[in-house]
Amino acid sequence: METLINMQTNEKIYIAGHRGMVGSAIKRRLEKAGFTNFVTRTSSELDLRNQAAVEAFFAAEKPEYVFLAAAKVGGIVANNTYRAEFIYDNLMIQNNVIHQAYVHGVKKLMFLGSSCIYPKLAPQPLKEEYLLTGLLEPTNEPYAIAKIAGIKLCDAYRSQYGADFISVMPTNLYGPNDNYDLQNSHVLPALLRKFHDAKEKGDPAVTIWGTGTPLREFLHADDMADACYFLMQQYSEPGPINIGVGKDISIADLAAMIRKIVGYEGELQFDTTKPDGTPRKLMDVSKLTGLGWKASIHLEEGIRSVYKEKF
Ligand code: GFB
Repeated sequence: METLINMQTNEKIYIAGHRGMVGSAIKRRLEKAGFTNFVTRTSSELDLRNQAAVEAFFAAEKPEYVFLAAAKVGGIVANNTYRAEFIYDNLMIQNNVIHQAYVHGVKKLMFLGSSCIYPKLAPQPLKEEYLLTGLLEPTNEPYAIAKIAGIKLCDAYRSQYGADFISVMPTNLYGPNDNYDLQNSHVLPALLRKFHDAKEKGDPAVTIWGTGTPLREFLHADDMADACYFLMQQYSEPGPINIGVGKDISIADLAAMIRKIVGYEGELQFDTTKPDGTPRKLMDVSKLTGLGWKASIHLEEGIRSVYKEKF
């Protein structure tokens, strides 16, 4: 296939959110490809919610490419608890970065979203065209609305100004630099921590939130970053493009897999006072695979590697 954009390894790349799981994976992938000219700021050095600060940053640094991986993120309970922060912070961050990328003539910007942008009860697997065809999952509606606004912002700047801004929607992710906080994290790191701690302490049971029946798809952050690098060069269209593996697993089966990996021998208990969230979120990845990209890290293998690295 013909490459749309030939990014040169000395061109200046701004990765917003370079210390997070997503941004750090993208940085590793670009470094592996030989890129050297990165501009980064921690959140204490640059508050992306601050319009004047973001404007000054772009004016001073003038990056040529932008990966917008900075966001307020978390698992189902964090999304449902910090509802104001999830919508406000994310809208502010993306408005500021996307607008300044346009003002300062960034050659290409990639906006990262999430599979929760699709309607709660959309047909499965989730095709990109299901966006805005139904009501969202209530627990993460503020986050999803912000991410949908980001997609529409990129599309509007593309159609009015001809900006080459694309939106990619990864499925549920795991990998290095994930958040392992038991209240605010996503299910996969939370279960690794819960099983590990229970094994260490000799606890007789581990508590899994919800019924265990929801189905989720999990992609290793390194696979996601590889897809982002591929899409940055090969893709230039409005609307979201899904990044996933095209295969899902129930939370109960995921728990059983993690229990085995950790080597925990106690019981599983299900706390049904905690929310299940969307019953199923399986990405249709035919658009991405049609372009020639496929995930390569097998789930069990990927979990083993993050477990070994973290604990
Ligand atoms: O990973 P998770 O928080 O995100 O939860 P979502 C997935 C499923 O795992 C839910 C169950 O059914 C949870 O109830 N679960 C079981 C647990 N035990 C645990 C646990 O100890 N911790 C957590 N966190 N879950 C988020 C969205 O939804 O996914 C975001 O809220 C975003 O907006 C993100 O899209 C990728 O897949 O339900």
